[in-house]
Amino acid sequence: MKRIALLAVAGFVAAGSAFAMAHADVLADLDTDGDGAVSQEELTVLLPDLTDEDFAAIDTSADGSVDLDELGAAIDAGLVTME
Ligand SMILES: [Ca+2]
Repeated sequence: MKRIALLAVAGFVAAGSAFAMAHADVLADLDTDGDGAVSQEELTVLLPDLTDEDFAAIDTSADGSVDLDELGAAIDAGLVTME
């Protein structure tokens, strides 16, 4: 499993440290339609190279969207990194 680096998350640079940024803030930046979860389409805006397999690895409930718990788990597991 390759790591997925969120290079373009708005606000990250201002936060100073990847670990200072709450998972909820990351989710809010990714969730462009504000429904509280991140769809594959929303994630692909920032990660054009995201594959179906990459998304499936994050979307552990396989419901087609990534919620806060799934995003946090992916970050904690190192699947998603912020550089
Ligand atoms: Ca959304």
